[in-house]
Amino acid sequence: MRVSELLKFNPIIVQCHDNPDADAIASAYAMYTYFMANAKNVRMVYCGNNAIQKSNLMLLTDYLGIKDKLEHIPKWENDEFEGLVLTVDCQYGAGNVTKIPSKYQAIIDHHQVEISDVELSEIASDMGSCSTLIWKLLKDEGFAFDDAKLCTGLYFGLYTDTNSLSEIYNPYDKDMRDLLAYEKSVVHFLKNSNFSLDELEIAGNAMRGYRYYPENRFAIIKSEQCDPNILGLISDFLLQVAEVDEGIVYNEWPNGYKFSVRSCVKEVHANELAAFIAENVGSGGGHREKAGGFIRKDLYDQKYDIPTGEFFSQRVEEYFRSFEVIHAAKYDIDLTGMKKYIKKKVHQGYVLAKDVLPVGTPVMIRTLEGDIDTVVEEDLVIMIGIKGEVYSSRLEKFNRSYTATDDKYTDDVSIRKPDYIPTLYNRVDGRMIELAPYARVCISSGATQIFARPTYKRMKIFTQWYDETYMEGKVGDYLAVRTDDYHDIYIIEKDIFSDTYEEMN
Ligand SMILES: [Mn+2]
Repeated sequence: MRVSELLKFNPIIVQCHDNPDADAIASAYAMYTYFMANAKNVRMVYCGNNAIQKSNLMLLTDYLGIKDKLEHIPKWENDEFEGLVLTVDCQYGAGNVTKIPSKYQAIIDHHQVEISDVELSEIASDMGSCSTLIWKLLKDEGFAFDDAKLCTGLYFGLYTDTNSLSEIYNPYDKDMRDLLAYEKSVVHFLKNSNFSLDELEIAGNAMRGYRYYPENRFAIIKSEQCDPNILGLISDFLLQVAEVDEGIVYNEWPNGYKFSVRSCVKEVHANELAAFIAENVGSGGGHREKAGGFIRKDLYDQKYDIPTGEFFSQRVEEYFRSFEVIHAAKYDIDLTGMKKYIKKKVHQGYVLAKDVLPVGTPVMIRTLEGDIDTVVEEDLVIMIGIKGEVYSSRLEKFNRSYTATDDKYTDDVSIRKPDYIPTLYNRVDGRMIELAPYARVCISSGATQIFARPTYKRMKIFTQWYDETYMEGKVGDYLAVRTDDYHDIYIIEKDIFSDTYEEMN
């Protein structure tokens, strides 16, 4: 959905979820501003019994100048609203938002899809905040983000929804974080009015009830229901305990369990552990050291019949049993059970880095898988794989494996339309450059030969190129080694393997 499609409606109500948080408020304010700029008759509303009380939210509405404009209507007593109700940071008809009967409905949200019968819907479940989604949607309409208060509000929405930005993983979240011109002093002030004295007590009580598992040096804490940021605060604290290498802090919500994960060892990435814990019952992710996630109660109840404390400790133990670590540089690969494959003539994208920026420029390449720091060199080639995944190569190696063409690279060159076209950040001036206009098509020449087999266990591969962090392989992904270099060991995801390789006879 494009937000310009909503301009045909008038009047409009933008509705936050009940007990709105900073993300909901900022989202509503942004859409309100957009509709006002398009001369709509628009109102901002939230329902439910509770008026906003949390100190930083009062400060936020005050700062945005919407103390009177954001209406608190505990329950809609009037007739059906004759215009459009747009719910932001929640889904019209879902349990966390009181229904305003209306002629038309629309949804902009970033939670798991709960409501699927509202046609005008934009739900991006993998974004850290609804503010990010709205930022992207408005940017797509050419909206100028020249209102500092609006920018600051959106930034703060993302900040509070991602545990102080530490649990960000979506590249759009990172783009908004890096590109918004927000007022630093305001954010600094807002974030230091985050907890109440009651919440201080909740954190203190929670910490006294820790459970420690010495074998793998991890600890688990359950907290009472509280602002999600407190989970982050407790887990940051927990990780600083000498005996603790990984920590999990969680609590219960009406529709599930929120949890925060921390790790301080290089063999365990917090984002991966979070995703593992939530596998099949929710979602999780974030950074290597800090991550978080959500377990859905409906899915949990279908699959598990044990107390949640036990679930978390069981999942962590399963996690530690589930993987094998390979240090490729020193590893003796066993070719038993591996078959020989050749790379198909697939079309991919490539960019010669020196065409974009001068040699010597420090850059950061933002991709779906994460940010890569590097420096533009004479022979640096940035490759865009068949799912939009990005990796770097050297001209000499590139020429051995690919035939370069001058055809322009577009989305539909890839076998799957990429979710995010990579961008390059110039570290010198902080400017963002989209790589798509520089990208050309290359065709793999079929010279790449590998031995590969499906993995039966999760893999963590510290490659011979980089051993600070590992490449992760899930069960069913392929463990691959180049036939011309037995230490060039890596992982190829299951769902792209058959599209890119064929067996040799
Ligand atoms: Mn949100």
